[in-house]
Amino acid sequence: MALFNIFNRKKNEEQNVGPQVQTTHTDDERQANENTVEQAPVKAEQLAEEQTDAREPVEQPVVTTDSQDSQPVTETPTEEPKKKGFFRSFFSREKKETLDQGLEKTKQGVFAKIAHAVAGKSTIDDDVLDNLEEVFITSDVGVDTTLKIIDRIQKRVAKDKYVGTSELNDLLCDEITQMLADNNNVGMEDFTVPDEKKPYVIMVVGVNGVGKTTTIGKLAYQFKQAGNKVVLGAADTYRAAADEQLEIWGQRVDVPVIKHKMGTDPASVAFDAVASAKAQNADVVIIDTAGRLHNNVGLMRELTKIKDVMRKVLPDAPHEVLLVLDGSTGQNAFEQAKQFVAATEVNALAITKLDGTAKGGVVIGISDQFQIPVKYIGLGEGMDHLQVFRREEFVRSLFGK
Ligand SMILES: Nc1nc2c(ncn2[C@@H]2O[C@H](COP(=O)(O)OP(=O)(O)O)[C@@H](O)[C@H]2O)c(=O)[nH]1
Ligand SMILES: [Mg+2]
Repeated sequence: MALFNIFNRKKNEEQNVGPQVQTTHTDDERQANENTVEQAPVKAEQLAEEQTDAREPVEQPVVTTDSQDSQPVTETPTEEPKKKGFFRSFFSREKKETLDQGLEKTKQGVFAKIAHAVAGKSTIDDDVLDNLEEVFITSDVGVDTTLKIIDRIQKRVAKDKYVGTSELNDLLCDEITQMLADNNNVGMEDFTVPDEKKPYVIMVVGVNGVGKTTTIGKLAYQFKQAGNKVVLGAADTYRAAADEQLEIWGQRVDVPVIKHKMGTDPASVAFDAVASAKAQNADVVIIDTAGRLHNNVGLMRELTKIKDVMRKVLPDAPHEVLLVLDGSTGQNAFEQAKQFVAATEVNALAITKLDGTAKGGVVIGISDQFQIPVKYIGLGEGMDHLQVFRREEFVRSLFGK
């Protein structure tokens, strides 16, 4: 029972907020951004209702420029980079370092607690198991997943007869990896998109401040590095800073950003972004959305509208609805995942800010509890601080291997 008290206490402590967006940008930066497009707003209701749409994506010059000379900027004259996703799929030393560094705080926390849990014990007995239970609960792994882990350890100890506490880390590493593998999470290739779905449409959802825009910037960078042509859509039209922030990422990564004026219908931005990507023969289009909606009905209505409008351009869009969760909010990330999954068809998860927290255990819990795969993890604010989630490498890193 003590466990559930801990669980409930933690839940109550955590509030449904992440840090607010902080963008620093200069006028020069904004002016220099040739990739950003301002277009006249289009009523999404109109788009959704009209079967024959006057704004046929291929015929209209969807992408223009806001620079002085009005040169179209999205028809990049440079040679298309060769796709190299396959060759990048191995887990390089650099990536291992980024992962190890990103998980440092979580590792320190978990290790200190495990050391404490086995202090003065030479074998894994019931006391140690009780202590371990508390370690995982307080590391934000979640109650259900913690009980699963303890059960596995218990069985293993019973089977192997004598298991010393010195072997505990190896045992935990093994069992947690195995548990996540049992959950049927398919292994992810690095930043590849299916050839037959072109452009591959990713719609990014999640509450304010979890890291959606930052994750989109990093994704754009990685997809581009892997040889894909990328377009971004700034469909978070509620906050003044939001589209500028995406613009800055577009500029940094050198990919076009489709945007409208603030306050316009997000669905029309999504429509234009997908239409533009299609017209340009882009490989991936990533749509940023607003996270300010606070109830499921409003959220569902808006996301449904965005999807309906995109489907006028590409009937099977969006291919991926990526829910971004802030890992540093621990149990609250669980709650958000539950709510979003109930409200809309999420089919991929990204967990951010693992670098700034000791609550990285949440990735194990979420990966175990949801049928939807954790696809990406955020390990810092830099362009290359996003990784495809590889459960085995993740657990190994967590246990210092
Ligand atoms: N340390 C760290 N910060 C992150 C990460 N992802 C996002 N952030 C920061 O979190 C804040 C909110 O991110 P933002 O992308 O604006 O969130 P949004 O409101 O969901 O679009 C920004 O200050 C980001 O730099 C991450 O993986 N690690
Ligand atoms: Mg944002």
